[in-house]
Amino acid sequence: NELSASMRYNVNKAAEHGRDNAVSPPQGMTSEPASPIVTGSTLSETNASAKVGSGVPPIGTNATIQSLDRVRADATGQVLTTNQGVPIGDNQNSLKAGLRGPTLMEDFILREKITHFDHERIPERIVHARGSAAHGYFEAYKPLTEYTRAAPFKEAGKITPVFVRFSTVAGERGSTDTARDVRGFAVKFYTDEGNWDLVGNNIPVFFIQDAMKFPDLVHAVKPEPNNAIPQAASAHDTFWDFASLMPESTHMLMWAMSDRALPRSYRMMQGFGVHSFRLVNEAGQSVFCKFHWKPKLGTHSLVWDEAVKISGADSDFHRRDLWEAIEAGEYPEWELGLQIFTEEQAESFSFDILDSTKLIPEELVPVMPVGRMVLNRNPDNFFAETEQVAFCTAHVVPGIDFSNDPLLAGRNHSYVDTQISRLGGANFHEIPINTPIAPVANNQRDGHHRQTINRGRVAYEPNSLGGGCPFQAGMKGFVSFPEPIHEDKVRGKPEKFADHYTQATLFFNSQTEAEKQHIIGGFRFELSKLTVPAIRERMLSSLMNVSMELATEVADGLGMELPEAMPKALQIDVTPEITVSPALSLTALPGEGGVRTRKIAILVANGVEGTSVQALQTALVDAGAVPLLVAPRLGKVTAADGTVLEAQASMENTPPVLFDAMVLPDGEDAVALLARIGYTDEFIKNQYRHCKTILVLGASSKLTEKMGINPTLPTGETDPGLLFADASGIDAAAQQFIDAVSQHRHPARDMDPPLI
Ligand code: HDE
Repeated sequence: NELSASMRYNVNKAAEHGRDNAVSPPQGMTSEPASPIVTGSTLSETNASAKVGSGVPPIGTNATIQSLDRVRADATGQVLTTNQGVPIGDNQNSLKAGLRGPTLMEDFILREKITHFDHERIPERIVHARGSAAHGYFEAYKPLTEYTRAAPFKEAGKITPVFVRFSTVAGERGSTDTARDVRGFAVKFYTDEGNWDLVGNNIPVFFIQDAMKFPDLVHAVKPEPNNAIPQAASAHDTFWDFASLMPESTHMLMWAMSDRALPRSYRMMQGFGVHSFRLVNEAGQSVFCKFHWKPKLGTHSLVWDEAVKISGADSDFHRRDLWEAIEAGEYPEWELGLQIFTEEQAESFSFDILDSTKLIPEELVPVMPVGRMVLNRNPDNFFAETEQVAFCTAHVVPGIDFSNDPLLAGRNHSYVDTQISRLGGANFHEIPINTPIAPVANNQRDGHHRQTINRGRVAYEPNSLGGGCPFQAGMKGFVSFPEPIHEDKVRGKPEKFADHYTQATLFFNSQTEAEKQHIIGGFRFELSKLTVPAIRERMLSSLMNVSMELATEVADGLGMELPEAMPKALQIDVTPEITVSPALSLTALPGEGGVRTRKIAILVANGVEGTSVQALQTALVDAGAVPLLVAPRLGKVTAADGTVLEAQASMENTPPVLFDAMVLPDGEDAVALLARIGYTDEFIKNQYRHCKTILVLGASSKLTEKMGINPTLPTGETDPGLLFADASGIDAAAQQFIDAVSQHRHPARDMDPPLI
């Protein structure tokens, strides 16, 4: 596109020389854009541009679009102004007494600009500081009125807008996405009866049982206070010191050391409400409920070595993945499922349903699918939406109520409290992303940054001057479930809370062999980073109560003898309902995704056999994958038959860990070129080590041979992720490749230490 003169360079710079121009920028030298703005230019980003948010979501599925419209701003065609709306003549120069003289205090334009800038940062979240979010909607499959009067579940097909924020826990706002960590999964439902926040994680249990311990847990896992090391990592003394002294954390530690803590994508992880909640129906009857989100793409993870390298290659890996998928119209989707159970069932379980370190195995209470959630729009502005969104477990609506989980009680206090300092006052609910779609009317008034202009004289109740308004909703409003309570006031815990190991053992025993090895590797790595051997030993003594297989292998990996097992808090033996729960393995949810949105590297170089490359590209795009031609340098690559291909990535700018699978091309000359480049070895080594699918075409078999890669594994099995084909049989090979990539990874090749 031809760019208009005003877009080629900063024409305002022309006004900076000489007294006359400084006083009054000459006509035609301001940057008022030519009209109409050049369309299709990537230099002009307006609200209509595909590069800002995702433009237009499907109509009727996203009510927040309208509700946020009143605050959306677009500078297209507008003159530059101060915050008071005064047009600014010169945005280049401060006001001076003479061109070389002192800058004047009088310059309110400069002072306003700098003052605003000085205050652009707000405190980051004390936990979950690093996050990414998107808009979307929840759609109910069927009415759930038998159990709850909550608005989103009133009828089949009912749509409720949502805003969802995913996060890591320990790292600071700018930390890496692929740290080993729990992931936050917070959903704000803008229901017709007010906002409901389901503030969950991607792991169904938690480290502690009582809110009293939360500040201790967070202080232990955050960077150590003397030197602020390490960032976004639990592999340090203070975390394991605390964890090993708190055996109630053992079950959660098993999850945190597993692949669950290294998701491949936010789009490929489960979400859990963690606590037991209550559902309450119109008649006031209540059942208990646990919330589950299951990703349509299945649950998939990275491996540790890969996660570490991705941190260097792209620390925005998950943020980018979510953004790009939504921009591409590949809207991520989850199914909401409920585990509904009664008070009587709860009494009968071998564990306490008020204990957040315990889950309810799906074999005991099945997960009932009740609806789906689709994320179909990226935010327009990270700060205004993702940073300022304020979730709170106490934001419930009629039909949803709390259990007596003591962790939940602490959270119900904490979230509102933290927003008051983070967002600067009690009116954070007026920030557009936090405002409900349901109307708000009450007698709360004033405070920092108040936006609402409440009319009239009345800000109290009862009143007669305001006709008694706003009036109480009575039984139509939120009514707490009248749970009977006849107890002494005490500090303590029920006995079943003291069983710290049964479910940790259940989790370990429910994993596949590869998953178990990764858990062992996780513990080994983290504990190896400790500088105080006694902490390592204490942790091992606790793991002996989970599984001797686990403890022995971790001890072995650390070069240690097994110590005495840690004495258990609960002396009586617990008989669990089940000893294996297949649903706890990541393999339980392979997903319907196939290869959709998977990134595939097709290595190319001059002299490549081009027909097979193009055939593969077409087949992969048709299957919904994202194939990229990766060459030693960006730009044109000439195939053996003279066809010119365009490399979309270079081996330098997009390292192998950023791809889900790889193709090595045919073509003698290209292979000879690739063989001379160190990056090629890196590609093959990393893809191989991370158990990804590799398709080796024709002459490229020399490259894998050179690396010592053998289709027969040391176990005698044939490697299912290593495919060899000739360019002539490319159609069949493409299909085989797609099938193998949809397996995500090939654990048969997973060796510890790695083969290559
Ligand atoms: Fe949070 N947690 N938490 N938490 N949490 C916060 O609230 C807290 C817990 C979770 O994307 C904070 O707005 C206490 C469990 C998510 O904005 C804070 C306790 C679960 C997010 C807070 C817990 C979570 C937070 C920090 C123990 C999973 C990010 C900033 C009693 C079910 C939400 C903020 C977002 C954020 C307190 C335990 C999930 C300080 C006191 C269990 C997903 O209020």
